[in-house]
Amino acid sequence: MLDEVEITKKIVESYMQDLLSYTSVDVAIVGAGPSGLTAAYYLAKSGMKVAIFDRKLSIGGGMWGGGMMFNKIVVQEDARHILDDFSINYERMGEYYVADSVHSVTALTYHATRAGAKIFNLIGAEDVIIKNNRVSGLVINWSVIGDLPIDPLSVYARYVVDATGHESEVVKTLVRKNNIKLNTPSGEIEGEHSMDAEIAERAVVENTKEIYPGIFVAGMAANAVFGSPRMGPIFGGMLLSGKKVAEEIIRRLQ
Ligand code: 48F
Repeated sequence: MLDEVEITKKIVESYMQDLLSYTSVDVAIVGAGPSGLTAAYYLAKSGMKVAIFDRKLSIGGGMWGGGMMFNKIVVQEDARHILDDFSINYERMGEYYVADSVHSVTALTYHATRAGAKIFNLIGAEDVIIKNNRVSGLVINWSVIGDLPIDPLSVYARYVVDATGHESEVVKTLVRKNNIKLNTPSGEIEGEHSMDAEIAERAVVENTKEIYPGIFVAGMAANAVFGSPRMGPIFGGMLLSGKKVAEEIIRRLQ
């Protein structure tokens, strides 16, 4: 006999075990788009305890929709090895590699979670913890509460990654609430520029950095913070940025 209340208890028990276990992590990534998922995979594979928080029900960020809802993504030669690491199928078209965006999101997600990264969907990062002038964790809350005045909970992290895309939400909050200077030319958020795929794809890897002690930017958030252009539906830079942030953090933590 299937018992409805036993099913309920299993869900609550198992989720609470995860939540408790992930109150202290090596790396807390905000945003389960392509850069966050790629970072999570390489970090988890190297043995790091990694949690990704995404406020949406479905993860994948801006990758699902390909370009203008044509659900294909384009990747350049430099990043092809990452498609291979994730066993993503692709077709060569001239100098580009083209993959199905739904297949790509699911492959990134499958490999990241199979390597041990834990995704908490429907949970947003609304702030960071700062101790001794260093970001030391995240302040999280259910995204579905909307504007209800409900206090959040907190998670310690040795490093935080802002992979929230164009909005660079975590860094924005960090700057708004604290009298700090970022590791950018002006010390402020420079703001995203209009599209130039060639420059943007190089910049997104270059801009993947520790922006303030304890917090890195990756993916489109890195270009938004450093004042670089957007690139549209070419995704090699997102994958390379995710890999770079993982490698930088692994180097520091090992
Ligand atoms: O936007 P998104 O896909 O970020 P990305 O990894 O990739 C950018 C590309 O998709 C595309 C592009 C490249 O060609 O320009 O836009 O840089 O994913 C960002 C994720 O962060 C979540 C959001 O729901 C999305 O899934 N997110 C944003 N703010 C928060 C958040 C927040 N405060 N808390 C939790 N999740």
